Amino acid sequence: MLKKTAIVTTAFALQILAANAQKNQLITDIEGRKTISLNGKWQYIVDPYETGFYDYRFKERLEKDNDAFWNSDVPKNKYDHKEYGYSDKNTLKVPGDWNSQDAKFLYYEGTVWYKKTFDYKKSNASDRVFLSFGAANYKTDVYLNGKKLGQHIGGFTPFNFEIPDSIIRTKGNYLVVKVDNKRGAEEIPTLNTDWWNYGGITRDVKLVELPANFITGFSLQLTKLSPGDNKIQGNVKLDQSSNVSEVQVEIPELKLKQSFPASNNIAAIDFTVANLQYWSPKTPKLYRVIVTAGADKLEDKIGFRTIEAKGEQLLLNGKHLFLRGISIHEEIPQEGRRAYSRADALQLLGWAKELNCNMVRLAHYPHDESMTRIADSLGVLVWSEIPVYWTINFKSEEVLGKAKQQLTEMVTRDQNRASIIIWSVGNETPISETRTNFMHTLLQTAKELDPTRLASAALEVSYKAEGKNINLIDDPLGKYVDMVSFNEYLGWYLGTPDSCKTANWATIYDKPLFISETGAEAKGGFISSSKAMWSEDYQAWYYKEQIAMLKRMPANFSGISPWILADFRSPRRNNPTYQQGWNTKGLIDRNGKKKKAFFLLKEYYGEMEKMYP
Ligand code: GCB
Repeated sequence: MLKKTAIVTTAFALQILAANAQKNQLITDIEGRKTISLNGKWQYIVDPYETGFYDYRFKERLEKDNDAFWNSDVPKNKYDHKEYGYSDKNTLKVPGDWNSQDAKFLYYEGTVWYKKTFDYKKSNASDRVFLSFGAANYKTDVYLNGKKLGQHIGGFTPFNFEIPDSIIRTKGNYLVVKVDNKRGAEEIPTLNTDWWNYGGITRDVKLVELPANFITGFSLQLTKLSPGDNKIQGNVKLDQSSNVSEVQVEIPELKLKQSFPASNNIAAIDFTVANLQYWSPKTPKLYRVIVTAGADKLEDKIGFRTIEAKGEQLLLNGKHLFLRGISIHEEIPQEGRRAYSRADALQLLGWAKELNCNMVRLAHYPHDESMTRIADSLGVLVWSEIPVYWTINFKSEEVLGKAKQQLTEMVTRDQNRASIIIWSVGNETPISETRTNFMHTLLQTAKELDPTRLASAALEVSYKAEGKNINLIDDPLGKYVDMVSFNEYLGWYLGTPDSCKTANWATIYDKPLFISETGAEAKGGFISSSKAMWSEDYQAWYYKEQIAMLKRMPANFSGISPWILADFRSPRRNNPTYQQGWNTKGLIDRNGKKKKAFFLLKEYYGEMEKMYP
């Protein structure tokens, strides 16, 4: 009986998720739309007990409740005692995590209410208005003028809500956003991660004005099967209430201008072009693409390339590809904060370029859109991931629904980024049948959403299989990925770096093999000898031995993205001398200074670039 209730509840929760997804269809390419920024200073209230949301019986407050923090904080009369209020004494910058903005927030996890007032006049009376968030971590409830616009769950993907004409005013709009970053066992990520759980409205907030019938988004990709044929396919998605029956796609530089019929709010796109210049790290060519549907017009800059795993090799535009990668957290080490801007992306990707990288692994969650857009223009290949990390509740349908939602939002936002070649559905998930089914479903979803890119996940290793000092990647999930990727820390968590001298690596799958992580800690500026753990010299020794080992990897070895570009905050890391709340496996320290190992990896990548230009 109990079981049945649980199933019914889960089914109901999934229905709600699906209904919400329908209602709040994700609008992409916000950059190319008419927008009004709501970034800047917002007032806030810290509310660890969620008093603004629940009454004293811990029941959700009714919409008009005088004590609900989404309602006006101005007393109605002289006897209306208000026990909350927004004030200029308490402000936070949006976008931005709250933890880095005031010492009292350093380790805060819980609810913060944000408030902003604004005046607004529509440009055109017939326009529709949406409120768009680049991301807020983790659970966000949005209220305008006392009415709830909606809720979003997930800390690293965009969302939007339509603002009905009946709610918005020309003067004094009262926008309240409740952001709760409490971790949860049934969430994605779950309770346990190796990075700091920055809270807040971490990315841009904008009002978006769209014509009555608008394009929600579009995708255009060079088809995988025919790199020489220059066949481009995709679709244009229209808003559910759209009555437009035809869309037009234009690429002026290619002299292409073609119309396609739309039915049920979608138009399939399929055309062939001559003389296409492919996008690649060496030639990151982007074309101006204009899509028109009725009164709506959307522009983007798109690169065209193919990516394939063929036999044991990766092919970019039909040519052998070796990935000279680096893993990156979305964090600016010198300021101990989340990265969110173009300037931040330029700093992080600029460092990767200095390292002679042609690829970055954006760990362990989708980064800000400026990262993938700048990767497009700089010519950096990208692995983009959802935070299915370690001990997710793989048994739960509801949790699977949340993972699918984040995957869908990630792919939908970035489907036109040529830089992205791999969607990753998770990292180091513990092997079991339930977990493999869960992860397999996610890989299938990634493929359904986007058949043009590779799908993978960072897998587990069986150490010293067959007693021959062969470390075997035989994780059953390997069967379903396009590229077998694994993390290894030989010489840090296991043995000393000279263990690399005799270690061998292999996989049971005939697929490209990729090392998605390897690394050792070093406190920036601690210069000693290679035998002193935590010193830059030890880390350099680790890289020296690893690099020598890489030169003996099997023929399917297709690249590596060591852990990690820069030191990052992690509450798991509490060595009082060397860590103090930071994971120090960075090749760059928390002052932005390059450690010795940076230059060793740079040299290796220089050699690899010559070998595989
Ligand atoms: C890993 C994880 C990564 C950690 C890293 C470490 O395997 O994927 O998130 O930060 O190891 O430093 O231990």
